[in-house]
Amino acid sequence: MTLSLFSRYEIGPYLLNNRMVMAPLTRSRSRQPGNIPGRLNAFYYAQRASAGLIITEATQIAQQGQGYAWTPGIYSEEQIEGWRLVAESVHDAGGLIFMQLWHVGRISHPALQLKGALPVAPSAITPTGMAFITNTRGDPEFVPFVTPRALETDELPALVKQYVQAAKNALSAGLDGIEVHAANGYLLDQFLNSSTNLRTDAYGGSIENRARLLLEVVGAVGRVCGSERVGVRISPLGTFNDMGDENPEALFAYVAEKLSGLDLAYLHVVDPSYGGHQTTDEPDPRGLAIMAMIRERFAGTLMVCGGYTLERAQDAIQTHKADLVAFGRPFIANPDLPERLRTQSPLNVADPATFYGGGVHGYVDYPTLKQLNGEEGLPDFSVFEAG
Ligand code: 8OZ
Repeated sequence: MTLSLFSRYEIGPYLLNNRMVMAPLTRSRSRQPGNIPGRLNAFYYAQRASAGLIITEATQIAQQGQGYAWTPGIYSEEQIEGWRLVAESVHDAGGLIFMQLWHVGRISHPALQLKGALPVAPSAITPTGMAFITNTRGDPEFVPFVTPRALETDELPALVKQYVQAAKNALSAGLDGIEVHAANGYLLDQFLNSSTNLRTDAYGGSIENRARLLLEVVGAVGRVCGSERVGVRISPLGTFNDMGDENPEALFAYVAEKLSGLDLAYLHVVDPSYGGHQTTDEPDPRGLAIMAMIRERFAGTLMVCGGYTLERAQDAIQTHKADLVAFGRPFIANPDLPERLRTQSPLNVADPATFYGGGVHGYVDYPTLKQLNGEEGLPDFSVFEAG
């Protein structure tokens, strides 16, 4: 049988209907106060349940882990109940959904922290750029990052416990699995990269030491969830959130090899070949090489993400460069993306102005093909107006 984006794929106990994954996408639309997912979010995810697998937007494991206004958490009772509604809605629509667990580390601001505390990080190094917060009137605002506080060594076990508790909460809410977010310049990536980790304890210095926290988190979460329900996301060569490493090839060779022994659901790589967060025409040779190296070192399921088109996704699957392909922007704008790709139909184009914050518009009102053809009516969005 020829491999295809449209063929089924088994991960752990799950049979995915296709190899198209809905990438984790921050949309900043949780209910306030309390960063609680609700009916609107459940509707959005259920609309996209034809994905082989959905990965939720990054979800903070604790208040300390929040870095952007209105992102959801998975540490309060109300949040767990909210996620239960999301999971049920996706399952009712025939889908599977993993939760991406997130701690932003230094990519935060006192305005998002308990009692205005400083954000925490491996080392007290200020990121360049701006934090997305809400001001005292509750309006969104961009403000410069502050210098984070370096975590004490004896704080790290409690941090690992927060990941474990968040994972338990997610499974108890009915989510099908966990993705540990170790990409894009957030806390675990800050530990991995030499530019953000100047520690002199067992969690800094050598590659082994810098990878220690990630491996402890993944090991601990795997022990409570079953490793076959746990994926990990990394972003080698990533520069988003002011990141960089002195030897990313050596770092990610080690990380891929170590994770390979853990029987994970998958390794999810933000593919730097085409620019990661951006899309360019010419692949970067260094990006291609690091992806090939990771494929070689990691024995399990490899998921890739980053500006993939139908053609490039099919090529990646057919030439065994990857097993699953995650789509971000295309899934924002096309709730029926698998059907559109299968039938090579035109795609709706995502509007960046509605990516973060807001309500129905730019979130659940992108039409399906059937709605465009008049075969299906539009949903009644008024039910979401009350929140
Ligand atoms: C864009 C805006 C806010 C958050 C990531 C969670 O890069 C994010 C994110 C991206 O992984």
